[in-house]
Amino acid sequence: MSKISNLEGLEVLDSRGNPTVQVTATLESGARGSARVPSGASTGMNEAVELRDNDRTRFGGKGVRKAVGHVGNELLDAVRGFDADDQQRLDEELRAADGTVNKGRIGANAILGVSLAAARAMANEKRIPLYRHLTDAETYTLPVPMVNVLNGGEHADNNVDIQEFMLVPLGFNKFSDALRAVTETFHSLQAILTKKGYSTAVGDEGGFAPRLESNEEPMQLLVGAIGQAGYKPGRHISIAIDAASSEFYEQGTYVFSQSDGSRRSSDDMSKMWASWAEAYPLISVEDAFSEEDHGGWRKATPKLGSKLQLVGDDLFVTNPAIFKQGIAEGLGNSILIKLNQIGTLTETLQCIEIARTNEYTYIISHRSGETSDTTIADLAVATGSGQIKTGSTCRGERTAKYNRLLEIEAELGDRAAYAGRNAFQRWL
Ligand code: 2PG
Ligand code: MG
Repeated sequence: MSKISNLEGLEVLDSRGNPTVQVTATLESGARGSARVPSGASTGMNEAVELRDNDRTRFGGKGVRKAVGHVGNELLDAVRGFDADDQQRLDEELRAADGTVNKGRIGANAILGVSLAAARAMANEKRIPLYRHLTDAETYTLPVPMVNVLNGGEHADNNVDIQEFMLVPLGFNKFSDALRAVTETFHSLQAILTKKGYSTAVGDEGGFAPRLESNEEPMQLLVGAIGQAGYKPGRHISIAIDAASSEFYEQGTYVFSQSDGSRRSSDDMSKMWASWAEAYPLISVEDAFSEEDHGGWRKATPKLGSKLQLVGDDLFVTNPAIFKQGIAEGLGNSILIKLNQIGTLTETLQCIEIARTNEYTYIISHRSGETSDTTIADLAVATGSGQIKTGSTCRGERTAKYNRLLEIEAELGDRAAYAGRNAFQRWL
């Protein structure tokens, strides 16, 4: 009954107005499930391949008709009749159908769409929510949201080199209270920006994207906004950064080209993070160093790692083999989990398992190009990640995930704990 009988691909739009892949899977029972695939801007070098048409006459070459075509043809031929309840075998079959290491022939966007649509169809057949289909647990933990309220780097058209400044509401007992607190803080930040005569237009992930005096000014603005909303910086709400520093690493030097053009060595960067961790309630820094600067990561991890969660995004690209290698080299203490960096649910879950066994924390994450798909909210609850990064409390494709978490919290009632400070125990 749970056998796959049909797969339909469709070219739809993401939140930046770029085409992306939607897949609907149908099972022999008639149950159906759909998924939409996200897309990054600050991508890691070793991510699985997002197949684009490169036909300049459509969407500037960004069309995904080829990937969509593969869904209904090669991928359907490969998995027709397969049990959607055996995700591992299904994903193996999808990988085999592609046959390359980086999923570049059929496209990770096509493959992930099928992988996730099958999981959704299965959950629908069982008439259970996706998060329950993905785990056997009886009790659940709602993640701490990392809410990106100031955007820079590749996600904004301003003079801030650092990509994301996030609010981390860890000092609450319920997800919904934590979400309210960061939303109130987002609004007080808006008031502060307006008073200063700064722009309150938002960037790709729904955070404000004003021109600022320095890369450090957002830290002061966030602390001010937390206080103005009536919360205590560090006790109720801490701060996280995604530097996305691979984007401004040029031949061994970090170049702040969007702001003042200043240049920094790995050691300078390490000192900067240490001084910010002293001056502000900073708890987590993602891609503090470039994916190419393993030396920088290796040296800084023992120094900064007791104070800061050091998250590898471009560094590990949700790839089990690359992640294992990075752990062996002593890089970071946390991994960002993005389904489309690797292209199947099974390999994503493998990374999470590797993180658990090696005592790395793991954060389920969106991409800067998103849709209303809410899979990552269910995945965060199912895997007990304790943390989710899915943008600001603004823009529909971001709030879709938060609203899904609110639904899950309401549905679970007493069976839902909030990860809160536990998720960051090591750094408190
Ligand atoms: C990141 C992500 C998501 P992108 O760097 O962590 O915030 O951005 O999807 O552009 O890689
Ligand atoms: Mg990142």
